[in-house]
Amino acid sequence: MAATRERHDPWHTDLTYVIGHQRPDTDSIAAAMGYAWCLSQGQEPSEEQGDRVVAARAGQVGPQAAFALGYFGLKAPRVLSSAAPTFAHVATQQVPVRPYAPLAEAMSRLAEGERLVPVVDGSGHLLGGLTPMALARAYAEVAGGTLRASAQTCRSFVEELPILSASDRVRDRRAALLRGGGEEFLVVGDDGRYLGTTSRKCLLEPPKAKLILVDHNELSQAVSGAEEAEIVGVLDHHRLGNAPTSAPIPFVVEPVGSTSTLVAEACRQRDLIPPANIAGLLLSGILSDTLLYRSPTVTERDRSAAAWLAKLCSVAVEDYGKRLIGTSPGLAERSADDILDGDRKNYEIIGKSVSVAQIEITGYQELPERKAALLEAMDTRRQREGLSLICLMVTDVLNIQSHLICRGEPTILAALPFARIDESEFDLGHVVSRKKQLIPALQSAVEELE
Ligand SMILES: [Mn+2]
Repeated sequence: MAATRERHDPWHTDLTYVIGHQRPDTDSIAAAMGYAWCLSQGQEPSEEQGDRVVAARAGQVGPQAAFALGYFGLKAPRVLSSAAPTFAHVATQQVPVRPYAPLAEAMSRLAEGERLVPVVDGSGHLLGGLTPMALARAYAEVAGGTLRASAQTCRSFVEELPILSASDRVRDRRAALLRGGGEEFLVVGDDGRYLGTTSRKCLLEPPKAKLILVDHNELSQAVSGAEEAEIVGVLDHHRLGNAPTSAPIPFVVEPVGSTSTLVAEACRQRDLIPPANIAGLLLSGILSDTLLYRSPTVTERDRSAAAWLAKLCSVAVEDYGKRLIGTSPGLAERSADDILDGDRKNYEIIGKSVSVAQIEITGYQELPERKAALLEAMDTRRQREGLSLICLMVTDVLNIQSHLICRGEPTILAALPFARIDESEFDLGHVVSRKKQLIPALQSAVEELE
């Protein structure tokens, strides 16, 4: 029940969220929490930026990040299920009137310039609203000589108006509402009770969630609704794929082994010493992304940051790192869909769509019995997404080696420069980095076909 409520907690306009990519890995969680800590040190609320900086995540925490959080006694950051403006974000808490309140009460409020007076009964149930149109109608009846306005209650003049649900996305209904010609609208909460009112103008200019993206810079990998948010910063170590922003922002993308390295460096530059638990989590991000320094993506900067953090959290790096990396669940414990979509990236190589998934395991013993199911799931995706090639890189993080399982156009498969095990599986040897080793090799193989 708590989890359900957490999912529907809308974003707040006075917070800035530091958030990693969808299906967050350890580095994404660590960098979000570490950077949020770093940015909120010495920050007085309502100064400059004005907003409190908090860590968030775009999805469930995986077993490895859960292990790291538990080891250092930290709670996972809050879930941000969407960064899109909802009707809750455009609702103004207009004071309602009771159905049996004298009509004169609503009339005087309308006369003072309010455009809509909501009518709500004692249990929060929304009956509708009173508008200047309703007021005119009441006046007409008085003028007709049959009624006295002061004797009337609000109930008799309630108008039915469009009722919007607080958790619905503004963008999904905006066009239809604007076409409908209404000026004012009523908003109810998820429990169906009155929440507030909103207007045409608010629908056109809803507030935007403020996001600092860590460990990714592409909107396609970001939390849902990020395209309607304001990106106020980026800290990352991946290829550029960012959308343009309307204003200049702090944008840091560096070729290091993990985003947690960049967070540690940001702390050091500001003379900030993270507490032991944050230091331990950042260390976990580095160890996870660099496979205990054995990935070719590791740099001197990662080692230096990790050494500093290890001292702060008093952790024996090699021992802790082996336990951290050993938390990857086996192939037998995960569905084929989960294995393929847990960490999959799409590339465009000379007009061909290529999709490469990667999974970390600690031994190949379960691969033979899962292979048929994996190939079937790959065929489904290849057809559905029109892919020329789909690959699953199965990386043994303890022994630092990978196998590649592929489905694709026969000419591409024939051109792959790897040791072939059978028609759909290759031995990649000590290749473990998708971005630094596999993708460049795939790229040249496909380009040579031209
Ligand atoms: Mn990373």
